[in-house]
Amino acid sequence: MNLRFSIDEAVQQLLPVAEKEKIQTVWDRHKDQQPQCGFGKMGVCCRICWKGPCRVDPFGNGAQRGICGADAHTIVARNLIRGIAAGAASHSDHGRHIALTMQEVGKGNAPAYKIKDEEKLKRIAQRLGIDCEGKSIRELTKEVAEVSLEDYSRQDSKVPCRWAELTMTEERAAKLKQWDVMPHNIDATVAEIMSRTHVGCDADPVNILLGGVKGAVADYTGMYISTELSDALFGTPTPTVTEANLGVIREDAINIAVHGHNPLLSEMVCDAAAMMNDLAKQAGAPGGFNVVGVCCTGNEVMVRHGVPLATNYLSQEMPILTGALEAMVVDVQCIMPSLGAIAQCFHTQLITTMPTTKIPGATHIQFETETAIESAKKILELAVEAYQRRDPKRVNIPQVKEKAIVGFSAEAVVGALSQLDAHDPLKPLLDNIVNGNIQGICLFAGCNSTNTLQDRNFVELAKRLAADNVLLLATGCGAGALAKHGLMTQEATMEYAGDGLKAVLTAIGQANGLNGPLPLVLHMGSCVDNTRAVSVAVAIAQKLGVDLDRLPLVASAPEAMSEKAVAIGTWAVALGLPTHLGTVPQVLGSQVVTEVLTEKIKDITGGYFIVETDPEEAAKKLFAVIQEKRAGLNL
Ligand code: BF8
Ligand code: SF4
Repeated sequence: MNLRFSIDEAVQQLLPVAEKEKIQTVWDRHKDQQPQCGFGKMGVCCRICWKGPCRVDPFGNGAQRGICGADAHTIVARNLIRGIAAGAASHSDHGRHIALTMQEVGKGNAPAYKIKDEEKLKRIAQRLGIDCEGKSIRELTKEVAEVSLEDYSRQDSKVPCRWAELTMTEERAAKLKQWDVMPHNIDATVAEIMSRTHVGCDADPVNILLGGVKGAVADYTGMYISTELSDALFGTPTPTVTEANLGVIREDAINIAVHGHNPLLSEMVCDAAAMMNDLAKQAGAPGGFNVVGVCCTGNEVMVRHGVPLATNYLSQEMPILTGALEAMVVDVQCIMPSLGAIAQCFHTQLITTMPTTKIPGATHIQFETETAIESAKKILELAVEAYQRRDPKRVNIPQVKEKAIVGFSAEAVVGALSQLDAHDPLKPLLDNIVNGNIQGICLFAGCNSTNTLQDRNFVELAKRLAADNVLLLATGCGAGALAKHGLMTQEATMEYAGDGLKAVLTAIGQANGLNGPLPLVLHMGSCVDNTRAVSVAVAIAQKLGVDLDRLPLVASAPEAMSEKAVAIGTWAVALGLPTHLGTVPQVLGSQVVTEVLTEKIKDITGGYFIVETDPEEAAKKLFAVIQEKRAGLNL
């Protein structure tokens, strides 16, 4: 009955509960906002100074310039790159938090944390040009953190961010430098976007957009730091079997959802839950503590530890509506402010943990690196307390969940391939791309949006591209969507993969003792983990001796919504990837900006945006691009 909002059956089961209890959900509020402002949707509303707001009539009937004289192109471009700056700030703040924690680990000041993957730490050190000879793990930890932090503090604008320059192909790095879009300092690049878009600065839309590309590469840099340092601290993901969707919430357990992005907190909650399980049993919950994930921190603990995923972004209110969630613990980003009010309708404790993310109605337990485990324990005690208030009559857990095989870091992918060719692991993958068993690769990333039917674009596109023998990778809420709908299983491979893809996934799966194929979609992790896909792509490009824009590789954010997604999409384009958006970006008010993003930027980076809201059409377009790239390689 609620198919017009979401194809997720668990959501469909809970929406009538919300209606009955008179609880507003994201979809009700979306309806209340209709009709939404057409100027805003087209990006031609400017609120940069207090002479405004100004708006430009995109159809030429009304004002064509704001009060200061900015035209639609300037206004649209400025609005867009301010979004990129916010995205870059979010991802790189996350990276900074991890790097600072790692520095404390190196100094011996963070007892709850340690380096779980020493080999990865050494690989990172080598990549960063750090001499490992004779150094202890403690010393290396500190040095890796400090060299990474230099990407936030370097003042010499001629020296590029190391985490950007050293993680892409040489040709790509040279190209970005040539166009002056290679950042030297993440923070300075974000600040530069804010300053160049102040009233009366940059008015040239192309120059503004190039500033945005630089911001997006800064975003990439911060994301890379987040992923790689998290792997060293918490372990590099390896394939693991788990489950996804609201059915992972258990009636017999004290359920705690970790929500947000930063694994520094969610890792501690998982550790504390394991340590304190008896406390939950003593409180009358035979199932003990049950930690489940929401959004990207959910993905982080899912790919590293197999923690089940309750849901993705758009349905984040639903775990509370089950009436069986004792605590929702949040850190930063993509946390709906509505959770405060909804939690108050139930016994659920909403717990905020970061000084920059407080929500009315929540209990705040400040999270500090030095006392991390104590905070996690306090959180669990609050959950136990809340459990005493759970009303069994209001428990309504949709029995909907799917198995999901997750945890495909770049290392795990190469590891799986090495079972086919230990000396040259990438060879079997390349051979199968060359012989056409695999036509190309698509990375699914990004959010959910109320502007689409939740999860539908991901699921439709994935099924269609798989049938066309496209290898599928996924991160973020895209991965959440595909996991919830059972596409991260061996059965999905048997059902939906084209013959060539099925044969390759089966050969790899068999060689790895899986007694069947790899799952249809490989879950690489959270949004920051899009960099894992880049590292696989860079390895392929280097082996073929070509740059990234020559590969039959595309990205798709079919339900994009957040500023972080704008930043990611833009760096994907900067790296040379044709990048699909299934929601309409707020740029259509400027023909110049629209043309640059969908066509002209191709001449600079080889990448460009493809906007297509219909998943069937999008699949056709992406497949056509893959064919064009194959032809370019004489395949
Ligand atoms: O960083 S995919 S809705 S949760 S922004 Fe947010 Fe979008 Fe989800 Fe993760 Ni990414
Ligand atoms: Fe209007 Fe210009 Fe101020 Fe924007 S910066 S609000 S266009 S006067």
